[in-house]
Amino acid sequence: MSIGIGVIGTGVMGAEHARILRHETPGAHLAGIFDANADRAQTVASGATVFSDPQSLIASDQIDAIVIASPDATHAALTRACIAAGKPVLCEKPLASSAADALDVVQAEVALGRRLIQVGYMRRFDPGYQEIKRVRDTGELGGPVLLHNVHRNVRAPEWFNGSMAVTNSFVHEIDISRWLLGSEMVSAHVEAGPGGEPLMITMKTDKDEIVSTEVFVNAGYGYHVHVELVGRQGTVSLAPASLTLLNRDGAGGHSYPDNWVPRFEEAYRKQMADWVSAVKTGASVGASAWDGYVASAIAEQVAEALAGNGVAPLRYGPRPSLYD
Ligand code: ISE
Repeated sequence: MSIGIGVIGTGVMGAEHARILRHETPGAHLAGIFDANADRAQTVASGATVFSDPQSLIASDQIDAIVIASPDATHAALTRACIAAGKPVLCEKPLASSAADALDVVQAEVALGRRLIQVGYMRRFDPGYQEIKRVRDTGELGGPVLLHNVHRNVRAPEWFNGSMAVTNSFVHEIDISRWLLGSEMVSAHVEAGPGGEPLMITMKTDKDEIVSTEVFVNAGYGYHVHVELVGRQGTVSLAPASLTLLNRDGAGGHSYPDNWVPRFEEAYRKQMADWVSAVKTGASVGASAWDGYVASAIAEQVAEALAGNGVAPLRYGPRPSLYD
């Protein structure tokens, strides 16, 4: 049976999720679309029902499950509406634009007593990151001592404001670091370069590992994401995510994409396929609402530290047993 998916929001990510659903996801079909910009919704829908508001999409019996890809500030209220309707959700990161809102979503799910939310931390489905986790889990590198992350964008999107380099970009590094190391972050220290960027964030984990992250959202030359895990007996890092090497004019090298969509194409496809399978069986995959809350809670405290003395003793509540 093919399940009907509704997509809320048709910006860069909503349009990409709709495309993946239409062309690359067996067992599911794009059944409905909502976007505040009706023309944009119509273009992306190509035949699917265009709803005039997100509530009617969520309530419709054509829609079995929902992808939320609208602006960050709308995520929490929409995921809560889906929980109230008892429908599974793949919500783009971040889960909410504040830790308090993210915790409200967690509490709504805990009150329901079953997990309906997956947060779109798609790197967990990227073959490179999965290989690094596999190597780490074999123990062949010895105990991990350091994780170096690099997060560089060509330029910040025009809708970036205030501390979004932390709450919208750095959140990926929080999630992937927790997932790769299987550790919780206990403290953070943040510094900004001249004029406010790049950011350099150093976190300590509950196992005393160091996690260093550079976030440079106006790096200019290309979309470049990198990680190196350092163990006591070796290291493992991502190789350049490029299909070809070009030699020309006395130089050689690989190219970088403009943004995250081509870089994480395979991860987005795999994330959708695994989510659709999980919806069918009632299983849970990927980042949970709890993971989404922890990422947003840490990001919020790092953003406060950036505006203050640079130091954040990280705090978040105990994990409810629903997420064990
Ligand atoms: C964007 O929203 C993403 O999720 C990208 O993966 C990230 O690299 C970028 O910095 C964010 O703004």
